[in-house]
Amino acid sequence: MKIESITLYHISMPLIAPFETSFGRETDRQCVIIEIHSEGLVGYGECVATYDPGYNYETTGTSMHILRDFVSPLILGKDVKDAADFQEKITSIRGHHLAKAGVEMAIWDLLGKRAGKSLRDLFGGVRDKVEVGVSIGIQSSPAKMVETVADFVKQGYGRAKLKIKPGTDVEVAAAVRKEFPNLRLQVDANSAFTMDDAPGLKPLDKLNLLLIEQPLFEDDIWDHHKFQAEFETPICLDESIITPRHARYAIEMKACKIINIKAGRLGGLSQGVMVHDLCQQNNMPVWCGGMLETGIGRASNLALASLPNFILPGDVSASDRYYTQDITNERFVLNPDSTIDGPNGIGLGVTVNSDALKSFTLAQVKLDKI
Ligand code: OSB
Ligand code: MG
Repeated sequence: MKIESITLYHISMPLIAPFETSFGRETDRQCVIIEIHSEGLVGYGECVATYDPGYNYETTGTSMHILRDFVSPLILGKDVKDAADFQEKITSIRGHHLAKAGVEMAIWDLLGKRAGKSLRDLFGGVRDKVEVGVSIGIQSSPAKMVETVADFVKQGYGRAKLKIKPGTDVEVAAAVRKEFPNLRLQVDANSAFTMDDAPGLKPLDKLNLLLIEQPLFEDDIWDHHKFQAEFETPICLDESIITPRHARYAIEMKACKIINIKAGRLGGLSQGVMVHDLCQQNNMPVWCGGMLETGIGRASNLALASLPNFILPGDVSASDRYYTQDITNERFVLNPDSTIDGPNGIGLGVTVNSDALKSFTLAQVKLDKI
């Protein structure tokens, strides 16, 4: 597949409601959309880096730089056979997984379109709808959190994830649990705690949570092992798992019992599939994380989550949880059984609304000189 041109769109989309985590508050979501032209076909990908380096070190700014100056020159004008060939061509670039994954997604979209197959079929997915939940940002008080959860439960979400940080942790989870004794509930700290906080967090073990996500530093798999040893609730790693190797380290160190798979963090959908397979071989359940994606990234998450070992509900909520206007013509809706149907058209199965894309674009770069 000859890569003829690559266009990068640095976009900013207003969120319906601000999203607050332990590392910051977003009111508009920035990301980079990648459009690749090849042999009469157009493929789209989404780089999920955000404006600031809060989730990890990448930003929309660093992604534009890495994509324009390093990734594109390695593939422009070249024949890219598949995702493995793409990864092989970019091995000289260290890190920057979110940037790389955006391009890999566009390549998968092209591969699907060329083969007349959906991504789900290319991955070997086994389900055409995916069980989902909702990830809820930090609220101003436990009462406000209870109110927000109630609203999502009313909409049909059967699983909620609460963002926590020091000072906004046990009390808020306990308040939600009291109001919703049977709700599937989990918490996510985005690396905000240290081992010293473990005793204070111990009451979480009494709340029948599905999991506690990424309590400690992103580069500290070993301390997560110590943390897991003190908790009955399964620890789930997000930020710490940046390659299939890290998944193996976590499994071997017994640092967690569950892994959150985000193709972006891992450097590509192909790497997400690898972590899925490794976890499956080791009887470790996985679920699909989210990064407030547009319809493009959301479609790829649904395709990935159709694989058999995605056992727990994903952070892939309906489009109306995030955006009034999306950049895809298709919108994803929540079914009454807390699932979302996969887009099973060819490629990603979504089409881009170019007027919407244009209206959200802050900067655009077209690369076609070989
Ligand atoms: O840690 O899972 C996370 C959003 C941005 C950065 C990190 C995370 C999240 C979410 C949102 O939890 C999940 C979603 O897309 O709804
Ligand atoms: Mg997380």
